[in-house]
Amino acid sequence: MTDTYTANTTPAEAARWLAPARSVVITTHFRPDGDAVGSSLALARALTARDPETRVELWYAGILPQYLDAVIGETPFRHLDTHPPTEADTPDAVVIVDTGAWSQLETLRDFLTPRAERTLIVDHHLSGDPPIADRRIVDGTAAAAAQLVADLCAELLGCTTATLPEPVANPLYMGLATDTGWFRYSSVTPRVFHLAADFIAAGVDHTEIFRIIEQRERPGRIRLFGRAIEALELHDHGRIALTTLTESDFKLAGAKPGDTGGFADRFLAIETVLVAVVLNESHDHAGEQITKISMRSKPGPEAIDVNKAAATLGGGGHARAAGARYAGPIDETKPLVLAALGAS
Ligand SMILES: [Mn+2]
Repeated sequence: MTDTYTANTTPAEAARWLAPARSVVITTHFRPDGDAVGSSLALARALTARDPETRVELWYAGILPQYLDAVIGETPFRHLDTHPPTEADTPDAVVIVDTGAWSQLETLRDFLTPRAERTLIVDHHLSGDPPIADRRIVDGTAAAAAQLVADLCAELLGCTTATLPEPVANPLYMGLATDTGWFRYSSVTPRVFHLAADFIAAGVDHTEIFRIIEQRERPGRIRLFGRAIEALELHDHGRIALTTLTESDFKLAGAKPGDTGGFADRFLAIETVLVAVVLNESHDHAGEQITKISMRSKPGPEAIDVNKAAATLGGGGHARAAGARYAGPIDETKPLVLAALGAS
């Protein structure tokens, strides 16, 4: 074992290790997104398709996506916010998808710490904490965790990614599509399109997935976006778009925490903008006021690495999409973010 966050096992090896487990817990980062839900759901279904006797449970923490009920079906899941782990939880194996960082797994720290030897990470982030799991499938060039989980599912089921059962391919397509902004981001490679084609060959109804994810907005979220547009500021000769949302904005819009997903991306539509930032007021677990920082940047020769900027603020992510949390109000956070982005 090394202490760098790189792969130390392959999908084939990991499948051989996972196959004998009679009970498996699959979890992911706090506030699961489409890739987190899709990857975990697909793996759960692959394990039970392989052996219906395997007991699999999905564990999610934080606000859940509003489309979860439309995709989860009969697959058992537990919301850790109301049902934290107990001593009765003694799975043979634990799989963590789409993260490998303690900062994203706070609610499971006590559960995971003594279980590293039976834990597998499947992740496509650039950084993480190796002590969490003895086994890691990590590939920072993968566009989604779903891309890596697809290979693991195919190994488990002894098939190819084009012949996966439709209930497995369906959430994998969701993960791949949402993490690539519906196949628009710079992370999209030939492999991504080949995989998407495989999933459609496996029977996925991609227009139905688009409808479930993108065409079920609540009016409150659209009104909140209106307030984000109203508050838009341009900095650094128009290269930085920054907007702020206070708790009163959420209240007046009738929006919920977590309703800001995708907002930063929308401001990249401005021609001069290289990086877009959304700062929103929130509270941490202890009730202290914090500011959530979400950053997205455009690819190209002048591209701004938001992963680096987020790291200086105690956060992280990817070069084109990253975030952080600052223990203070928006007014204090804003100049720090602008400095981290090298605003002049
Ligand atoms: Mn992901």
